Amino acid sequence: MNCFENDYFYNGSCYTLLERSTFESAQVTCAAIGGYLATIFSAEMNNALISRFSRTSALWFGYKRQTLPCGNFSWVDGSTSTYTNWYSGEPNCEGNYEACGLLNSLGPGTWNDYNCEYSFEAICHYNVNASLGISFIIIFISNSFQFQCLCFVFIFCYSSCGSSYRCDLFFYYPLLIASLFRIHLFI
Ligand SMILES: [Ca+2]
Repeated sequence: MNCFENDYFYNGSCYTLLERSTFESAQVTCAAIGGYLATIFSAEMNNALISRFSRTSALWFGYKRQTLPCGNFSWVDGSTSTYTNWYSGEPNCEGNYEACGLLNSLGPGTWNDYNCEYSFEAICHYNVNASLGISFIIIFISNSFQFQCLCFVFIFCYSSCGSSYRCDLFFYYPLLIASLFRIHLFI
């Protein structure tokens, strides 16, 4: 498993911190790098994520009401984890508009339901193992010269564009890259 630089490897997966945004925008950003906002399975994991992503601000994670205004919560990646760590009196669905799970909001490590339209950093969970290995092997086998071109472009992009996420797309969409560089994988 190779997480991207500065990301956190925990229990077989990678976790990265997304910049401040609404819950919905965080979901879109996380999906673009091949993941979902994080599911938290245990107190140990809750503590690990807080320790790794310790911030003064609260953090979105992948827990959201199924229905508005005040339906039951579920994990956005479809997980069935039953662990919760709500702060006392939460979730309270204040004003009938609090539908998104916010970590580290009212106390260290505790959860609060909050207005999804507010902006906070978010914890995104992703896996890179399979997509990296398979795409590179296919491209390498299909044409070693074009593989070298792909590596060059990736390294150039990675070193010049500042934020790594735009470059990380090169890993997650190997077929898009293949078409851009006219690599015919199956010929
Ligand atoms: Ca609340």
